[in-house]
Amino acid sequence: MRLFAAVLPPAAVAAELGGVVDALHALPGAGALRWTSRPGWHFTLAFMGEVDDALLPDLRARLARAARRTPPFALRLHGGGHFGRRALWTGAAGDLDVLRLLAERADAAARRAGIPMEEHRRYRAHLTLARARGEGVPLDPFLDALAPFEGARWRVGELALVRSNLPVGGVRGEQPRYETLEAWPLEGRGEGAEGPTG
Ligand code: 2AM
Repeated sequence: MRLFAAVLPPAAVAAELGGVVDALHALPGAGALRWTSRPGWHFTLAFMGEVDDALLPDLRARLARAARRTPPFALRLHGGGHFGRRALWTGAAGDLDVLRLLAERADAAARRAGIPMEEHRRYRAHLTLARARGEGVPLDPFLDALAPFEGARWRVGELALVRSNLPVGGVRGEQPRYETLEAWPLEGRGEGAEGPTG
């Protein structure tokens, strides 16, 4: 199954973002973008791709440990950005060092469970809002509208393992369906609390 580790915004945060995205939909060019499905909004921490079922027990155990070792932290949605003028996203502010640490630990958990992870560039916190269908959709109006956005602060308390079910038959415009398989509480327990095997 196709998997990734993520931080999921709570309902109130997603609702707040929904209001911002509603306004983006009214801008010229909005129809040329493929908007991500709102119930599926997430910050990807580590994308694993197709994972063999046999690796799942070890992966779950390692992600549980990554969560146990990482403390809960504050995050808020912040501004906007793009990747290659194709993906439009909102960013994050707050305890980004802890978010990055959690992303590195999720990536390491997957590697150690035997999943061949892509070499990743430096982690860039982003929640994808839309993707351009083709080249040349001007994203500037959307970036300008997102720039002043400061979402309400929330406390990230969980690391989620999410399954991505791709649309069957490549139906144009259809979105993947995301399903949270499990979520582990962040606890921030020191190495010492876990005994010699870590
Ligand atoms: P994103 O994080 O930029 O939105 C599920 O596919 C999630 O994993 C998406 O949010 C997606 O992009 C992210 N992701 C990261 N690397 C990916 C890859 N190589 N293929 C597909 N999705 C990837």
